This record gives sequence, C-alpha cells and structure tokens, in this order.
Amino acid sequence: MLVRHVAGAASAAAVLAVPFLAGTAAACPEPVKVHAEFAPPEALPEHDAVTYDEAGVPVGSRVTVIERVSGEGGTEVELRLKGVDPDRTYGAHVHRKPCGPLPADSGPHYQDRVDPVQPSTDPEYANPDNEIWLDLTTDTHGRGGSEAAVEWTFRTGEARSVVIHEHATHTEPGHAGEAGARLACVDVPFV
Ligand SMILES: [Cu+2]
Repeated sequence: MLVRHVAGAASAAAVLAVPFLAGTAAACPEPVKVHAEFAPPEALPEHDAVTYDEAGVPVGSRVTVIERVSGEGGTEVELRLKGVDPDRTYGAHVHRKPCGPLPADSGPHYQDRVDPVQPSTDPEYANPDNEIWLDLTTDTHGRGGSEAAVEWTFRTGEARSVVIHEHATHTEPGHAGEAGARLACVDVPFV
C-alpha cells in the first residue's frame, strides 16, 4: 500500500497554522515513501504497483521508493526491490506519467532540461544528471537497491512513477536512456 507521508503533512499544515508552517515545509519537506506489492495490471487503480512481466517481476514481489528533497534544492531517490530475479541487473527510471494498464502509459522519462527531440536518446539530455536513473543488480535472494541524487527538484505533478526495465540503461548516442521492455511500474507522488 501507498504510505503518503507527504500528503499527511500537507493536510495537517492546512488544518493548523498555514502561514507559519508553509515556510518550514518548503525548506525541508517530509520524505515521500511508497511501499507496495506488484500486482497484475487489472488491479489498477486500487494497487500502486503493477507488473507487465510476471517472469521478471513476479506478482507479490515488493518495491519501496523513497524521495528526499534537501534544503539546498537537490533531490535523492532510493529504490528497493525484493522477490524479483536473483543476480539480475534491471534498468529503472522516474517517468512522467502514472502507471496504467499498458507499459507505455507511464510516458517518457522525467527530464530536468527537456529534450526538444522526443523520444529522447541524446546523451546531452538522456543522462543520470538530467534524469533519475535507478538501475540495480539483485543479490542471490532477489533483493536489490539503488540511489540517485541530483541537484534539482521535480516540477510539481510532472514526475509520477518509477518504471522497472528489462536490462541496464544504455548511454550511447541514439540509444541513451533505453533499457529494454517495461517490466513493471509503481506510482509515486513525487514532490
Ligand atoms: Cu524508463
């Protein structure tokens, strides 16, 4: 299930002293944390995490995503997977749209500086400083984790999901940002 720490903090601020709390909330917001079990796409929209490839990301395997925004205007995103293939490298990125019934529904990668040419495969834009890349390699028990840190924050409402891909992310011109099929997706209310 989705743990909306940030939503709770926001509504509490709205009920209490908004002018006083607004400043501190903006400087150091609560982390956004999502912890969910992958389910078939038919489970949408009640479920926050869906798998399109039950061999690579089994139903019942688990995902955790944590976003922390620093006071200096940077963003850290952490991804953890549990119960997926052992000894395997998965690609993973923050995408712009929510998960949907189809793998393509999550849209393109979120980019700080948006490439005027889409789909973006130019390393000038499709790189881990301008996007959030969360590739990870699992251990023998099918657990893995990764972390990305960038010096910018998301435009509100424009980063909505993390997509788990088939293999590691390419970096070469013409293929930068590609990581094969979209195996699974988890909705995250990034701020
Ligand atoms: Cu992706």
